[in-house]
Amino acid sequence: MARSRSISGSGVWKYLNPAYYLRRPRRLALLFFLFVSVSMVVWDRMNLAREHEVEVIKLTEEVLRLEQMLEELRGVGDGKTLMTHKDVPEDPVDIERRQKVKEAMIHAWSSYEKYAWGKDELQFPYDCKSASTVVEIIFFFLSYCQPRTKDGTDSFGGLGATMIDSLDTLYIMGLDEQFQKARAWVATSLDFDKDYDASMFETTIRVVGGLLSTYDLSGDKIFLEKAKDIADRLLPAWNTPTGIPYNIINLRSGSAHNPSWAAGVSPKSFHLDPCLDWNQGDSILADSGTEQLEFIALSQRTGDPKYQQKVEKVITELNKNFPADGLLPIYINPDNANPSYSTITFGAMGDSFYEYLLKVWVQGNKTSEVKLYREMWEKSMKGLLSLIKKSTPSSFTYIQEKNGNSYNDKMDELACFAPGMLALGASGYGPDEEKRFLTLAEELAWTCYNFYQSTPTKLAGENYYFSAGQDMSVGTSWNILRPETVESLFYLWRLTGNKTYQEWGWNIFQAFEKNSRIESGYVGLKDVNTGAKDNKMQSFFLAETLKYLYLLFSPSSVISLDEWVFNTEAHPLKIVARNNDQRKPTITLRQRRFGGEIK
Ligand code: DMJ
Repeated sequence: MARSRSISGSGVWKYLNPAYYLRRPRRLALLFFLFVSVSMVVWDRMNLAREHEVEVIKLTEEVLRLEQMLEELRGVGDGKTLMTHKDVPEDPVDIERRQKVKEAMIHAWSSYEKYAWGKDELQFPYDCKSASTVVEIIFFFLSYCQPRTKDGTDSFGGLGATMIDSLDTLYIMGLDEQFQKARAWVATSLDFDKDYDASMFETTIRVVGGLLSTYDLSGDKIFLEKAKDIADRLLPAWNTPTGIPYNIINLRSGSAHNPSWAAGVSPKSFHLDPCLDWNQGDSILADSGTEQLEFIALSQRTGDPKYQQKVEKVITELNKNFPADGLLPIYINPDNANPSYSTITFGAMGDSFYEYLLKVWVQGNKTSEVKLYREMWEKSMKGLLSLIKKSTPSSFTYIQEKNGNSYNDKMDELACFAPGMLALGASGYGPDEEKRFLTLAEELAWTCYNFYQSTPTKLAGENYYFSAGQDMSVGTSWNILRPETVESLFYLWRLTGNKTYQEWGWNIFQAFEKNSRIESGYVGLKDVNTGAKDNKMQSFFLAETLKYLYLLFSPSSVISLDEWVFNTEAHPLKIVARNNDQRKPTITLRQRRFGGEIK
């Protein structure tokens, strides 16, 4: 007893006994004061450390930027400044803008490198400095809102999506040091043996596409080996009664299925009662028809036809009952290849099916072997014309959606890839049609640009509604750094030479800089009206948005559209002869010292 009293009631131990303080309120107050002061000092130090970190990042970026400028100036001195195809020296404004876009890529990449290395995407905690209400401040003291290490998220199963999506952008921009570090990660740490149900669409366009493109650019076999590894894991998805793939596949076991929410009504039942007979787990049109470029390219580069066969079978199967207007609903039954009753759209879940019909034709050198793709695409473009409408009062051209016989005056920003596609495909028509489709492409691009210009932040929302007399109004109001509009501006600039498209692209870039750039990367907006930020840097921002912007201010010889075809994630694939020795890519890029950009 005496012993226990001496422990809790005397010596240093008494200071740990709450009763001691309850009997001495002044000491309690002093202790509280000390606690608050120490907390403030710690918080202040942490902030200081964070600010230093940011400074260091900024300085590193500045050093890189200056190095790049030096590189370019040396180029000028050596008479090696980038020339346009007409051998006209480049517009200095283009050089400056390209440099700014490159600096944005450096900023995005170094943030990923620092905070989310190896993860799929960089995701940020919400900033505590914005805590303004009493409740938020209390939460802060309960450490709910304390600064945390910035972190990544494995949104695609831990395949290093941002790393792989960025490889070719780093290469094209001549960011050698960053590229080599990413290459080392691919060689030593990229592991596809994961018990993870992956989206075969996302995995194909980002991972297979990103690796193949980097192989085509660099000739480094490691990228081809990795592309083959992941593609082999995806292949069982095509083992369905019709060959139309299941859209989800386990990367380790190869077991595949469709998402249960992808459900249209079977056509037979729809005529009897539209509420009957839902096809639980249909395949999604875009998810099933957007692997052709990558898998054909893989067959060409490995000499193994199995990849090409799987993806081409999907198109021949869909062609069996392809409608005269070439428009397919977004859900297809993989057991019988019948379209289920569902939306027809050039936006989400439809978009890249139409894009790939055209691009496989381009990839196949526009020969008779790929004629079917062009024919199907032209049919779809007839269908697209039937969905074109003009808004009032300002006459913006837009693409409607359709459900059965009813039309919906809604257009996704995702559908803004269409102007670029139309411009790319226009030259395959005779002169009248060519002009018609190019004009349509330009009109649609104007609408898409206005998706951006019409909001207070000058960034586009996710989709728009058109009602009589009111032109366009934002529906879903987030912006997740999507690329489609700048993609189309890139094509239109390349194919028409009209500098207006560069100006529009520059304005969009500046809006991203103003609203989406934060000290440690870029984030989307939760609302384009208020500018409230979300917390994710999507991998396609580095793969697509920044790449297309960079190319918008580069000479046409940089990734020439005569030699390369972009997959839907903006990964350029080299166009090679379809029937020659397919074991080696025929890279014809001029040899260049790494550190400079591709010329
Ligand atoms: C990208 O993954 C691709 O561009 C895809 O075709 C559509 N969605 C995103 C970008 O918005």
